[in-house]
Amino acid sequence: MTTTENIERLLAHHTVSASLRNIAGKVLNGQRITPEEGLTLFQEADLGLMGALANFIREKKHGDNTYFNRNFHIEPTNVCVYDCKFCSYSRMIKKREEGWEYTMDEMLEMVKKYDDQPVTEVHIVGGVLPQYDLEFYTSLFRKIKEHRPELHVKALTPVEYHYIFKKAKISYAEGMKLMKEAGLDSMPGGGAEIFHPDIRKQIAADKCTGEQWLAIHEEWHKLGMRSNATILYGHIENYEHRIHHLELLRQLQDRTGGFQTFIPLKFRNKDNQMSNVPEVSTVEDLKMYAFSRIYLDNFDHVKAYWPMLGRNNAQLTLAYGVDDIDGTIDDTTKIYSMAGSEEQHPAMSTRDLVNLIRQVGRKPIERDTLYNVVMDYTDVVFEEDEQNRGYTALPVLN
Ligand code: V47
Ligand code: SF4
Repeated sequence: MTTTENIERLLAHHTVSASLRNIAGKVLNGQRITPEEGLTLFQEADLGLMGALANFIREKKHGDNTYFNRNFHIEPTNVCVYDCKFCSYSRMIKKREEGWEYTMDEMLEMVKKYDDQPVTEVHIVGGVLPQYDLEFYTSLFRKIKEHRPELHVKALTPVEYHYIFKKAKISYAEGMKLMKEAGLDSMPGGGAEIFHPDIRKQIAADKCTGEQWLAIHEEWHKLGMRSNATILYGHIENYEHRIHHLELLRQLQDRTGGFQTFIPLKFRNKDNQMSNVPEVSTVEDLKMYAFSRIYLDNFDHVKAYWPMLGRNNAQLTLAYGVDDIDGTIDDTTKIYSMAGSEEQHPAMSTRDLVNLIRQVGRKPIERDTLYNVVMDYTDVVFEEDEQNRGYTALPVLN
């Protein structure tokens, strides 16, 4: 049965309302759905229908291609001046001496550790502290680029940039231009959380607002540069708040076209001030991924961040609209292990990532941060390389 036949079969079921059938028809015809239609879809569609529609779009855009990259993270500090209730970092300010605050030299050493490895990206994100200011980060980016010019620097979010530019008394436009000149290549999607002020003020009251987050991305896009976007879902927000968030992203994307990837981030409840809020189910996770794929018709990619979801659930999302599962990461992020993810030491070899994708019948494609294809692994077999702890990929000889 083709995907469209499957959707038609699901729509024929007597429990599917006329309005839901109409919305599904729009999705199949490539038409944009409104926020009101989005709410009906979220409330009425079961996981089977939502997933089939999202998969239809995913396959129309990318076929079976499933992207990953080879990257590592640097988290400059796990202490933060802000007090986001969902974050396992924010409590650290009270016991700052137990946390870490890396110096410039320590961070450069981390970059050098990867000198002989084929990574294409360093992802830098962490807490916000006064010593990490304009001078610090522009010097850090310059030094990384001097050392390894082709390494893509994907760093910091509007949360840091708003704080840094305010302290330096410069506008967002001036600040982002300085960052670009220093070597920043792209911006990750963090810090977005939930834009709706009713929820944002309860969970992330003191950092940049939703409007400021969007304004900084807009300035960055105006420089011809790319970025990602996230949502933190599955806590005290409802479907309307999620749709409001996605709607603002879709509108900005219509204006600039600068977003590459959307990454829904599942709220994890360990060791933070919202530990009393239960985590949502895997069914709810899959619905959120599928809904994002359907609603954000002007985003090329939807990514599942496996260190947060766990690798089995990340694998499942590939049938629910997701076409990207981030990177090898090499155990260099602590955000999610601290917040309760089942991935306590997130690291996957290229072989593991490729197999994860193959096991669900998709095509593994290594990409760089801007989605240029580095290697198509469809016909690649692996041989253990005894020289080092990794694996070498060898093309199959026909
Ligand atoms: O902004 C913090 C989230 C984000 C928790 O752009 C939490 O490629 C769940 O944005 N439960 C930072 N989430 C990470 C991020 C990211 C990750 C991977 C790839 C990309 C990309 C971006 O982590 C924060 C916040 O939303 N976060 N605490 C928690 N308890
Ligand atoms: Fe700080 Fe970011 Fe955590 Fe908020 S989410 S407390 S800004 S590290």
